[in-house]
Amino acid sequence: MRKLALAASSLLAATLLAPATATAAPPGDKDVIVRLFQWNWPSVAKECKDFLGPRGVGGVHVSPPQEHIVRKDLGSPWWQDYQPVSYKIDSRRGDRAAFAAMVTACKSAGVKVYVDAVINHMAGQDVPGTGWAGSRYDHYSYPGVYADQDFHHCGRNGNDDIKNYFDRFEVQNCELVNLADLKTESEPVRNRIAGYLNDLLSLGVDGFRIDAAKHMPSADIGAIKAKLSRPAYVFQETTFAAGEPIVPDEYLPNGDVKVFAYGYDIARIFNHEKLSYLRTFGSSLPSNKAVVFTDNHDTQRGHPVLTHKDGGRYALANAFVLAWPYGTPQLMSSFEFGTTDQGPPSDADGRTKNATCFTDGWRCEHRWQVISNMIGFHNAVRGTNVNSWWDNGNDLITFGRGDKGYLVLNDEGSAVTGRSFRTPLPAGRYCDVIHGDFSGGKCSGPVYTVDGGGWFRADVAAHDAIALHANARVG
Ligand code: ARE
Ligand code: CA
Repeated sequence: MRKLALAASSLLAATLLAPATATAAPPGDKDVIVRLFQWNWPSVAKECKDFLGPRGVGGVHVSPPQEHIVRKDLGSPWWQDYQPVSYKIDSRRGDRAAFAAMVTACKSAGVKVYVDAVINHMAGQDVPGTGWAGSRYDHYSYPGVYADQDFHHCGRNGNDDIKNYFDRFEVQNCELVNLADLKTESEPVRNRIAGYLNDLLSLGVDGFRIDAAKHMPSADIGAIKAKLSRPAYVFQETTFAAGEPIVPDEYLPNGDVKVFAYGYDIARIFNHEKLSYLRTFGSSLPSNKAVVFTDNHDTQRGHPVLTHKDGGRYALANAFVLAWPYGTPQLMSSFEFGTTDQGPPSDADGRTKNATCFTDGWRCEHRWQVISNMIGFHNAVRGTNVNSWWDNGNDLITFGRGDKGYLVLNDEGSAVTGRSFRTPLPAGRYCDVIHGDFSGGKCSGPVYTVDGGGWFRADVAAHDAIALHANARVG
């Protein structure tokens, strides 16, 4: 056994050695979440039926469905959607009927629907306007929904904006980038928000990604959750930077939390350090409460993370994410952007166009061969421990999962040739799902024969991988 290699600078300094079974929190036995960022409802529905369901994805995380501001003058930036104007389910992605049809289609494909719930605030516009569905609004006035008394006016920094993230009061009671901050401690506000979430539940939605969770006291989210008409899966956007007083752990009583450091750490290890450091990868948050991801729509716009722009390295990093038993993996599916504000492909009226993978800027990382095939690996090894870890002290790592799966990741600049690998797998012929698709007992790529002792022999190209699992056995 090699001595434990630790990433000294790692925020996630290893509290877990080969963490125990990944009992992922989302309901059901398929836990992978795919984030179809900004996809319109007909496209989400189609993707659930054509791809996500058949490939074993557990849930789809969709963009906010409620009425939002319209900023055609700015080219309809993607972030319009995070400025609610009312709780009508009518957005650039489609109206209520289209949303409901999408939920029905996804559920009948076996895919749960998780809605991006923007409940910390309303819009951040200083001048009156008209929302997507025709609702008139002003900065602290949303007729029929909220009026001035429903908002915090924190009285700090001249304009009520958050300046100091090290001040708990300010983060939760002042305005995140001018967005009118709801009094989530007030009963009428809680009832309004719960009314919106219950409306979504009535349409068949299964859970919520709570936007800007850190900007609401955990107890406020808990009180709103207690008003839900039925149980829902909740995962919270708990951004965290070193030294901040508000920590993700506070939010565990409400549900799962997003672990942002995971994506930063994985990028640092793949870009600058050694893959052998991954041996202890995880965080101090319990695995069954952590939602993990290489990148999301915020971090891919300006944080040091791996994204679709990194090509093969991104695919390898996600292969690791899906093979390693820490957290609930959330896969990102992006559209290409030149500027950070650029919205998704839209028609002249600002409606989001249908997403057609690999055209029009829709990158569909979730459909990349390596990533989509590793969803099958992830599902095949569910509930097993890591074993057979071996690394070369640098960028070549291998490990098994129970007697169900085995991954070789070679991020060295040169190929590994003629090496024998010892797996925990029963003897048999296995499809390498990194290079081949497995269906109907056949593999479109290389097949490796594991002998009675668990060994197989292979060459692994530079910056490449091999993945074998129990549900991709040939013959
Ligand atoms: C836009 C304009 C602003 C304008 C505002 C109001 O960009 O200039 O003032 O509108 O008109 C998204 C965009 C924002 C956009 C907003 C509303 O990212 O640019 O503002 O929509 O349209 C913090 C929060 C975290 C938040 C990030 C962005 O803690 O919750 O900032 N993330 C969520 C979403 C975002 C969304 C919102 C919240 C708002 O995922 O997409 O904003 O609904 C450290 C801190 C973090 C901090 C981070 C900021 O890491 O620890 O707490 O995140 O810095 O980089
Ligand atoms: Ca707040």
